[in-house]
Amino acid sequence: MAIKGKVVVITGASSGIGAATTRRLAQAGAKLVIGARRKDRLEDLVTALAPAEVIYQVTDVTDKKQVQSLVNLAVEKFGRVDVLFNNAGLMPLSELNELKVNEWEQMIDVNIKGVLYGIAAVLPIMEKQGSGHVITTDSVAGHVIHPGTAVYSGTKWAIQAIMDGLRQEQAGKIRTTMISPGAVNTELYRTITNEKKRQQIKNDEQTSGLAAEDVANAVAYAIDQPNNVGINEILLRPITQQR
Ligand code: NJP
Repeated sequence: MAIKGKVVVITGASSGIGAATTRRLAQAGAKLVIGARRKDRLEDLVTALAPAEVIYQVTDVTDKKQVQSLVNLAVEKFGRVDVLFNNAGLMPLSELNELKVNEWEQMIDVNIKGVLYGIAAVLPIMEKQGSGHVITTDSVAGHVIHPGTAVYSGTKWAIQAIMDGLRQEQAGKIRTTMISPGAVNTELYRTITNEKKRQQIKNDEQTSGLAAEDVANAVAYAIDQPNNVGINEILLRPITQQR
């Protein structure tokens, strides 16, 4: 039931929700294998959490070999994988007629294909173990669409289908959880290339967003349940957010 001793792999752990979840689970005694592209951030996090059992590997989730290698590292060092937290994501919001096709492709590559690569890497391991837990960061934008979120919402909607398919196919063996936050004060606004939109989202996140730690608590809650309890989704918004 407890988090203590569980082997947890986290993608997108260099900042925001992934970094906060790494800290939260390390404090609770989990063994962590964390990945992202920014090596310096991962290194600083591991150093700050010492002597907790946290190791990192630079990982770009758009490369399936790198995702597999991150998961393999968990098995090599800790012998198993209890939880995969598929958290890496980006949100370059824009309206469709801005035709930012490269950004649409990036979102599909990271937010959908990156999650699928994570599932592909852990599924044989968890099937063999007869247990496991896959958690993916979805979004309120996987439930609600606004002008400018069409493609981002599309990627998060896709996660709903993939994760519920996984839940049904692996009933009795693998637990699944979607974490769907509203605005959270992180660095997610960075990838928005429309200047006006970037400032607006940055301002919304910084003035009224949840703290990344609030979302980390939701992840910890989902993990810290008896084996027969699946927390399939947690949707959490700042109380000021209407949609
Ligand atoms: O944002 P941020 P969040 N390969 O920018 C990583 C969802 N969400 O914590 O590679 C590997 O601080 C990036 O690492 P790096 C959102 O959709 C958020 O808010 O070093 N990693 C960093 O660690 C996303 O799924 C809000 O640049 C890659 C992390 O992803 C999740 O929360 C609301 C990567 C992003 O951290 C975490 O985002 C919501 C790649 N190719 C859903 N590309 C919100 N903040 O308001 C990026 O509903 N990363």
